[in-house]
Amino acid sequence: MEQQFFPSYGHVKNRMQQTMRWYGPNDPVSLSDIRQAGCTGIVTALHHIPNGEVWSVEEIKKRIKLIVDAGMEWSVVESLPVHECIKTQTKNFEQIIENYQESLRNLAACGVKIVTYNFMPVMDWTRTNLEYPMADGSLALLYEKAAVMAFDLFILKRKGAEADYTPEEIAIAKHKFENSNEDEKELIKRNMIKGLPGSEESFTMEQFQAALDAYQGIDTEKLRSHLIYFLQKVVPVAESVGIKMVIHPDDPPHAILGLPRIVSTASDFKALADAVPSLSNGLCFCTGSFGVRADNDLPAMVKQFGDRINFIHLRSTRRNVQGDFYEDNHLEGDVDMYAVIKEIVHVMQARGVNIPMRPDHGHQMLDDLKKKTYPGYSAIGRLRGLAELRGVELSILRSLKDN
Ligand code: DNO
Repeated sequence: MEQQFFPSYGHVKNRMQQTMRWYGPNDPVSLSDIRQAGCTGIVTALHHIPNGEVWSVEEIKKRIKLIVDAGMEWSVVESLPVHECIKTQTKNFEQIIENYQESLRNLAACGVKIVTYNFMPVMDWTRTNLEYPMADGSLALLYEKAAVMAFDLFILKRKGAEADYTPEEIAIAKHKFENSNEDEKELIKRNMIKGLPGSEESFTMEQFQAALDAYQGIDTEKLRSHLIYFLQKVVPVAESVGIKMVIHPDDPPHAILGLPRIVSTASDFKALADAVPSLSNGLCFCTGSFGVRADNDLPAMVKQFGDRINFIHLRSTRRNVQGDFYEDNHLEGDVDMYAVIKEIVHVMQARGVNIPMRPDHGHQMLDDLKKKTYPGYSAIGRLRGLAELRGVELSILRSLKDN
């Protein structure tokens, strides 16, 4: 019997394309696992190619073959990383931008048309505990502000760090540091400098300090101007070959370790869209990243940027007043997932597109508690999230049909 690749639902034609991130042939979660979770698309990157070098047609095709042989398509690149030299505009950054343009042309030639990137200085996403126990026995990812401050002030001992904190915050950090044993301190350090899965950078303490130093004199506005310069160079190329570039928001969505962050709010993204209006200058709408800030109205952001959202990460964080957050079950936490998906459904019907979505992260649970997988990227927790999210989407579609 013929199988449907994009089953539609009644008269409603467009649905989110279900995808999962796959870290490549060494990922303990296989393509077959992802297919069985109900996905038709894969989100991946050529992690073996050093950041800044060209992704050749040959390497791209090799990856496509693996995915197609497993019955899926390569829907989204996450990430085509932006080299630190581009963010700081140092050394041979013009050459690295040319390489980026070349990679975009090669991807388009192979039919891969959505490309994710981020512009967070030095570090990609940041968490302090990758095995935070939930009441049900599963493990979640946690960001504890006190741990980040303790690292900054007493482990890294960043010059001038005190100026970034209030006396109360310094006292909290001191308490955290003094009440952590050596193993705990080592763990915080490792989580901060070694890079979480998907980060293309990993540092020793010395390299980390040097990477931070490269941002001396680069404030928010300067970093924004570097991003806009990069967009002015790559978006026209993307547009000419039919690629949608999508920027991933800052995670967490605020400055850390004295580094500027420029993709944390609606007005941040609006500034980018205003500067480079092409619709190839798009957004990866990550509810987990934006959702950490109570002042980000997520459904309103979907409405505002609907024509530029070409990739969606769905997950929900739960924050507290201390500035900590952990990753909750996908339908719990602070994100109003129903309201977000409803807006996404409207955007997709209006544009006539199936936007790829991946259940972002998931708890380590059930059999995965015995396995070593990439933190946040074990199979069963993501499967749980995906199953719940597609249920919400189908109910919304059905209610549209009934109205
Ligand atoms: C974490 C991810 C990020 C994301 C990059 C995009 O789980 O969401 O690593 O892939 O920031 O460039």
